[in-house]
Amino acid sequence: MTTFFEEEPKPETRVPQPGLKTALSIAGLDPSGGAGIIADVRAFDALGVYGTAALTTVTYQNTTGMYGRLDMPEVGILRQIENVFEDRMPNAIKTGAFGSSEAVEVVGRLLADEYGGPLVVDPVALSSSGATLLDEDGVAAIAEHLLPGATMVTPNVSEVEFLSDFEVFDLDDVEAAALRVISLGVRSVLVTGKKVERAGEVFSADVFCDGREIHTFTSPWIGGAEMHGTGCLLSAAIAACLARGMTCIEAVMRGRRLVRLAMKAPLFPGRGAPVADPFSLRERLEAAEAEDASESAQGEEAEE
Ligand code: PXL
Repeated sequence: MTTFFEEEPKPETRVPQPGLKTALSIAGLDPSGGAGIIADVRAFDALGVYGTAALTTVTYQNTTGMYGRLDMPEVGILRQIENVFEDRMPNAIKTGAFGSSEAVEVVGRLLADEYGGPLVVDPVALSSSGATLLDEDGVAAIAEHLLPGATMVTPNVSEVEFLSDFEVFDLDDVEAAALRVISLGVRSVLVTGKKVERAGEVFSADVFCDGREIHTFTSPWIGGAEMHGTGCLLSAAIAACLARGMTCIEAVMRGRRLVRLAMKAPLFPGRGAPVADPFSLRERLEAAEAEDASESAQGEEAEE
């Protein structure tokens, strides 16, 4: 049930703090804390961007699995976003789980009418435990209502297969699928987590494509039980970097770095899947980047 308070809008009392960047996550709640809006706001925090969130669906889950879902009515999703917008426009938006194609459609229309900034779309269809967060009609609605004009879409391999209608076996197929997704009108695509084997070692490849350039980023595959919420962290981190004015490729590199750091020593907060470690991410990222900068400065000195 929705209740509206018959109040006049409050008078403006101050201008929003200059220099403070904000981002909005339009996504679902994972009450166990690993994924969804909780992970998104952690990524925003780690990148020095103030997080706001509009809830699309409440999942019933914990680290052992997902056991159901309660979708927000469309009007409730719209009112949340409108109230955030009325206060100040976010510097970037990230969308995650929606629950229904109707929700995708109304949000897509609202953003097309009222928002012109960076938009990162994570086309979440299944949870890592395999539960449906959006059916095929919903993913088709993402292609129709959210992707045209969006800054980046971050599908995993099964999501890119669906969006591109193209079956992916190897890295060349990932590139072909990514190019097809570009033709839907989104400015760039990051296909995440393609497992590749080279010289007996297993890697995870993320493929970025903006229609002109293709970059493949690989890192050692982190095995064991499927870690929960890493896709949410990555797409939210990318949105935060865009909020801070980075280019798409810079945002992808910094976002990947953050997620790798968070995955390095997973936590086990429940009886099931591990989750990425959210503690002190900002400090850890800054320390890792400072170390890189000093190594490259030493390298330059050695070359001279
Ligand atoms: O990681 C995808 C995802 C997104 N949003 C919510 C989720 C999950 C996975 O479980 O629960 C709310």
